Amino acid sequence: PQPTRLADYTPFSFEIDSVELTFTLHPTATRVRSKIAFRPNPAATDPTFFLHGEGLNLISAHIDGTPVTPRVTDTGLICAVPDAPFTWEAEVQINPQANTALEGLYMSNGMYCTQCEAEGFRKITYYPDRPDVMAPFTVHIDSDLPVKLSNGNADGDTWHDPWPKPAYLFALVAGDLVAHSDTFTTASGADVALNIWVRPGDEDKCAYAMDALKRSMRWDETEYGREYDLSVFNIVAVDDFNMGAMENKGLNIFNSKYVLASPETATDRDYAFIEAIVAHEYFHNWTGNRITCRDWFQLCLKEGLTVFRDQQFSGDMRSAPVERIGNVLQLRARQFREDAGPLAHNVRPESYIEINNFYTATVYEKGAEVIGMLRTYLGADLYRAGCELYFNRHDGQACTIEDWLACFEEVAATDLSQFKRWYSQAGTPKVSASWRRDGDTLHLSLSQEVPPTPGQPMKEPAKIPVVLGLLAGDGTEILPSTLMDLDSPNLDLVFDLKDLGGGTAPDHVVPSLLRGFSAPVVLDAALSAQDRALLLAHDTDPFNRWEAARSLLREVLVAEITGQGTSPEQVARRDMVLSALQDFCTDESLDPAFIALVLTFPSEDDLTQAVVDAGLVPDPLIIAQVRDGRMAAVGDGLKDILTRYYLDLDPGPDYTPDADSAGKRALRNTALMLLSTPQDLALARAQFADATNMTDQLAALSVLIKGDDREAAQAFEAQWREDRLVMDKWFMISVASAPASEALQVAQDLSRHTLFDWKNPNRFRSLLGGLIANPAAFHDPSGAGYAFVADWLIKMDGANPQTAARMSTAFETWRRYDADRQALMLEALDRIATAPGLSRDLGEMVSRMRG
Ligand code: HT7
Ligand code: ZN
Repeated sequence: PQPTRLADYTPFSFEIDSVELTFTLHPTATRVRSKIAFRPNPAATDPTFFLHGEGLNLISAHIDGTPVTPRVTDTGLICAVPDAPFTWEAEVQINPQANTALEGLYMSNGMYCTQCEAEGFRKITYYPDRPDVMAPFTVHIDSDLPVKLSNGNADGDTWHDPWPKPAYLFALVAGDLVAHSDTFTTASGADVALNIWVRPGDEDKCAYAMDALKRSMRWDETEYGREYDLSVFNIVAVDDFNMGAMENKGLNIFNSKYVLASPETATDRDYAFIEAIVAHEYFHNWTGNRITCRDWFQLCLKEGLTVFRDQQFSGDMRSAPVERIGNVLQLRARQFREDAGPLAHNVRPESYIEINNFYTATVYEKGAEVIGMLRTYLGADLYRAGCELYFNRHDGQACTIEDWLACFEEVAATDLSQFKRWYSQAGTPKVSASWRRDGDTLHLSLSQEVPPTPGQPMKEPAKIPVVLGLLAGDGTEILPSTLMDLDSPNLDLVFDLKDLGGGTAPDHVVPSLLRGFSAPVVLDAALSAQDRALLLAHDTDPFNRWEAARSLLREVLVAEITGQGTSPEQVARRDMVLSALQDFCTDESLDPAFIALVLTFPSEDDLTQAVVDAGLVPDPLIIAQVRDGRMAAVGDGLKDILTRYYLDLDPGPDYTPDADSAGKRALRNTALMLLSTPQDLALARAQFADATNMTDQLAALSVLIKGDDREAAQAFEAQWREDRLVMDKWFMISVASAPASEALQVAQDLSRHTLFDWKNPNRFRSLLGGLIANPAAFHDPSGAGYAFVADWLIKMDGANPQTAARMSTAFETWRRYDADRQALMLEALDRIATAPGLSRDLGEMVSRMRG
């Protein structure tokens, strides 16, 4: 297949004044009639009338009431049309029941449902399915089903959406659904009916999502001045869904796992995701819907910005530092990994074969970091003024990154051309920092390097905001957070320590660099273990306190993994880290959620990358063993304080999902994990038996499965087998937490379990994701883990290419490993590449990974 290129953009030949759709729903033979008012686009250069369409059975087509016979191909149709306004009418037939790809109109548990982003509308009817063609839609739904929904406001079974929108925001739902309803009054006094539609029986699990929705609506008014603009806002929960949720205008459709929650069935993490995703989709109403993307290369314009907005919201609703650390953990785990491998791409890609493959951590999360850096450079007030200008100037338009940046250049009277490189250069920049003392002067040198990535051997210097502070050896802060602009390969900074020290230069000074993780870079700073311990104890920046603990733990683990753990120097280092953690934990004024993060060990994947960065070849089994062993040793070393936390933080049976209570449970369960070993599971057994909420029950179960307690896994299955969302957790944890020697067998057994409904993306992701999340099992030297995943990707590709392609990134790190594992991973990729009928989605991923 030929790639689509950003450089080839041309506007569509026609504009649309109105769209009228009539659906006559039938499981295998749905009829869709369309009536579209077209008008020549004066900005177009090519007059061809091409409408996208895939898998459609064209019944009839008319122009201005006269039958026409268009030329139909696999991708759409071309028709001769007047060089003047005209009305296009067509009728097509489609088969929602046969649609297992879950794009276009499909069925899930007897309910009709759509997913049109990015290019799914062309599977519903013939249309210019591109985001820069915007139109008001009217939709009639003919069906006996009790609930029929579409975008906009309703008049009986007809829906009218007055706001012009691209086809990717179209949605239709019909089914036997019940609503959890509420109302919201906007800042200017308009009443909005709010409904969350679910399957009967699930209506008592919607309260938290509804609360999150109302808080999001208010937050967007106060923080961005954005009000809701229809008289109804509907959310629908669906079990079969390719991603998390979709922001269709006035009718958000959600994966049910991001809507439904009760204390017994959802974890604190689930609650936090529900809050963030409800907010994210709601915020798209302005950043994505009212102002959309000109083409799919501009995806980060709506996604990066909306992720940034949902992260701000979660930071305001919960603890901002804890949220920031969580976001950075996620960024490093997913985006840095992507940026370091064969799938590295720009925040604004320049070509694609299948756009669904570019809904990535780079577009979303690095895209959000870019917005955060813009705000750091400009400050909160100019950032808000720039957003205001963007909303006012571009309402109702399909825009580009250039349109967005121009608003900030204008309000701040600044030139953002170098900053714009963040959109066009892939790879994670490396920032190195070194310093030296010269009497009372501190010379601090920063330098940057952007690594080569596929197709981009040479890079220009990035514009990197480095927020830094200085601490004296006694822990006092002598320089508060200060923004430095690293916009060239090197930056030399000079500090007068006497001045900063109030007349006396401190004996020792420790820089606190990249505070709050002010840029998405890898920082290489020559900090000693003592300096890091000082930052852990005294830094005023919570992110860097956490970062100090993390790097101390990582160094200790990498030394042990690479066989240097027994040297006297390393033994002393371990003792020192343990006592630094001990001192830190003893500070009872700290937020328990923050302590839990400090005590959480780097993941196996994180350690694998650290070993690679040290120039060595990782052995996943050794990494897992060392990590488990060191966790047990830290648990033993901190036994008293951890036991005290465990006992003191028991919140009792009354569960509330707020951040404070969740933080207490997080610390308590971190203590449980550190205190437990396969030889000592008593605490976990007691917690498992007594748990009254899913957070505590699942935390205990994970420890027990790791300790090979199969009875616990069976008891959990017996208790929850009727609850599909809880069973997804069971499938995942049964494999992810299993001892490495057992996990593959468990995965194979579970793939034959009667509840393994593999066509359901959540279930598929649970089982396969569970194995991939257990690196020692996935990377088994026999290659059996790779073969298992490859077999299932090939099978899933035949039903649902999008889901198969997303899971295939399990293989993106093949270059990290030894020659034998590399050969086995490549063999698996080659087997996928040559599978008969391979989709464009999976085909593109495999060929990019193969390199
Ligand atoms: N804008 C949406 C992205 C999306 C999607 C969602 C569900 C299923 C398939 C999808 N393809 C693309 C989700 C979001 O970022 O808000
Ligand atoms: Zn989004």
